[in-house]
Amino acid sequence: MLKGGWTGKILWVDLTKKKYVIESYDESLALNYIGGRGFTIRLLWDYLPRGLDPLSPDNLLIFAVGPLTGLPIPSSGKMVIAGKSPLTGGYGDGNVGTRAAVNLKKVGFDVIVVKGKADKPTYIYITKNGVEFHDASDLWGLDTGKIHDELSTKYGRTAGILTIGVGGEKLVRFATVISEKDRAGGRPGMGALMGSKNLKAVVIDSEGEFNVYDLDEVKRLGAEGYKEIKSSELYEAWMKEGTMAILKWCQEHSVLPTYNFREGVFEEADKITGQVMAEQYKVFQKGCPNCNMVCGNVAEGKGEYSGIRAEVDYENVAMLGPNIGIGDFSKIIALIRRVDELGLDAISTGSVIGFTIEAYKRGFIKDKDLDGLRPDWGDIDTANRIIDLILEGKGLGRYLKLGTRVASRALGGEASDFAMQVKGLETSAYNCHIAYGMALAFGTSPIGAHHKDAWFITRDISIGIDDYSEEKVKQVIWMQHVRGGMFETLVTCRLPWIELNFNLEWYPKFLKAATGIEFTLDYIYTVAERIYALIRLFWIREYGYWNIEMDIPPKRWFKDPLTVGPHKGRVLNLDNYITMLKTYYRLRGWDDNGIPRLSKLKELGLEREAASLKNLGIEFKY
Ligand code: PTT
Ligand code: SF4
Repeated sequence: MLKGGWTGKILWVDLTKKKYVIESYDESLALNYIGGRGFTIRLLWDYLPRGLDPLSPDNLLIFAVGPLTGLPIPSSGKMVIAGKSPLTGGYGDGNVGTRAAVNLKKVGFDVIVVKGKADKPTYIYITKNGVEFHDASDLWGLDTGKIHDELSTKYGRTAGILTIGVGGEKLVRFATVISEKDRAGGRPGMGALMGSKNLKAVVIDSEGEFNVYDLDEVKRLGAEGYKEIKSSELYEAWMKEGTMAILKWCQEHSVLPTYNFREGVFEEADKITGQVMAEQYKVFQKGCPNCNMVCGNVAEGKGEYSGIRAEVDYENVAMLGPNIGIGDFSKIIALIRRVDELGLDAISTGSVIGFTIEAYKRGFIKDKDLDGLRPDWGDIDTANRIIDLILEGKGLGRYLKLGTRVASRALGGEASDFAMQVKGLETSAYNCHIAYGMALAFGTSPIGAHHKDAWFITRDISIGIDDYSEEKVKQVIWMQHVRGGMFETLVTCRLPWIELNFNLEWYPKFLKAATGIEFTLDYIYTVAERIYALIRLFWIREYGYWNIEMDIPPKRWFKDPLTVGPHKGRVLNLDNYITMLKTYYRLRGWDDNGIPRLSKLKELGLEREAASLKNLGIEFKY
């Protein structure tokens, strides 16, 4: 019997029937999977029919929080959004900071599972009394910012609002879900999944109570935690530049994605650093609920871009700046604003644009396929026109809207070598010509090439760029346990730990106070292993096969040496990478093809799941 932390309830919403059901779940779900990503993969495994088109009404769109979400402890306003990915065809999720996370807990649910498809544009309003279905025809076609304003005027400033933009409506496979205008979640196409259901927005009321085992203790620990965060010696610098501080470091170490990841340094990098942002463009900062180290730096453009504001995180700036050759901060701000309004993932959009420019310049694309456009580096019109093509789905846009994996296959030849993706998800903003550990993190990330599960790039440099040892692999796995396992299940923001060294031992204490249960970090890491193994089984189930190729990052990093910068001439060695990958498999208890071994699955209580895949002809070694 759960004593607090979890609500113990799942809200099932059927858009086809306009009905909902509230179900209690068994406490074993909480104990074995904790929350957030643990719940989303378990529910997808149990309830999603195998082999489904991700845009079919039967796909499940899941919003999940964890036992710590929303509580008065540091940076707890976070939510996981998951489903079978329209971009990759495998497991997809993202993490968004939003009042909707806090409110979901308050109105009494840990999870919302949305299935079916509404017969016309719809939004749902969730309160502690249930679900209302509303016509969203007037909101269809609107920008995410406008929708936020309209819904918050109607439901109040404390309502939690998640919405899609035109990108999600038009089923762009890398459309994301947007909240509070500048927060984005669900890189692997969770916005397209929402659009495929004709679901324009989810609004969650703020009226309700938390059910917590010992609220006084949660508050006491929370207050201590907030104090510790604020007294960190790194706090002041963090509050100035946030994630943008890393841009200068990336340039210095040749890992800044430049010209479609061709290079690791950008000649105009000094115009777009965190310092430049903070001193010349920043107008204010904001953040997720319950956070006292807010990182949302809102910057405003200058000249013809004055009045245009956007939240500038490193990833967005790097991918819509150096990666497409733009070094004018105002133009980058304008592009970020546009992708936020459209609800497109900034990383994949920057990658698709970079890929298209390179493919055009190398003769892979014919003029007629680009509707008169002559793509060029450093040109905001090129970027905007490619975004138009993606939305219109015209000419090459038919393929570009499906991401670089599909677009490169359509172009044929060696185009796949510079399509910067793994498993269909575009790599986030770290060039890996010199970084074995980060390459492995991209290769083995459970959603495709995202840095969320292991941001290994700084360790690559500190441990040594030639190092591809077992010790490095162990650290990648540990990081995946902490980031992809612990923070994605609790569900809270991981940045206090990463950026300000907030000790991980705080989290078992928070958990004890919230749930009444003693969790050790080791216990949580075992849950993380279980989740990783189940996600891997999910991919195998959906693809119907698996091989080592699926975990290898783009060929570019192995065959196109850097031509400038301190690491000129460097590439990764494929044999060394494969040695690392096989070490990774061994340490995880997976076989040489990346399929979990039966012995490991038994240890994690997943032997039934493996047995269910026997009819696919998947051989599980012991
Ligand atoms: C996340 C990915 C990231 S990660 C960034 S910037 W980053 C990009 N942000 C986008 C954006 O903005 N607009 C847009 N249209 N597309 C965007 N795509 C990119 O999406 C985010 C912060 C950040 S800022 C990071 S690292 C941390 N991520 C966390 C995580 O994943 N889990 C967790 N428990 N805590 C985290 N804390 C930090 O949250 P995805 P957010 Mg995001 C404008 O969603 O799919 O996971 O991709 O959530 O609320 O915006 O906070 O330098
Ligand atoms: Fe949100 Fe940033 Fe605070 Fe994390 S550190 S909770 S991403 S504002």
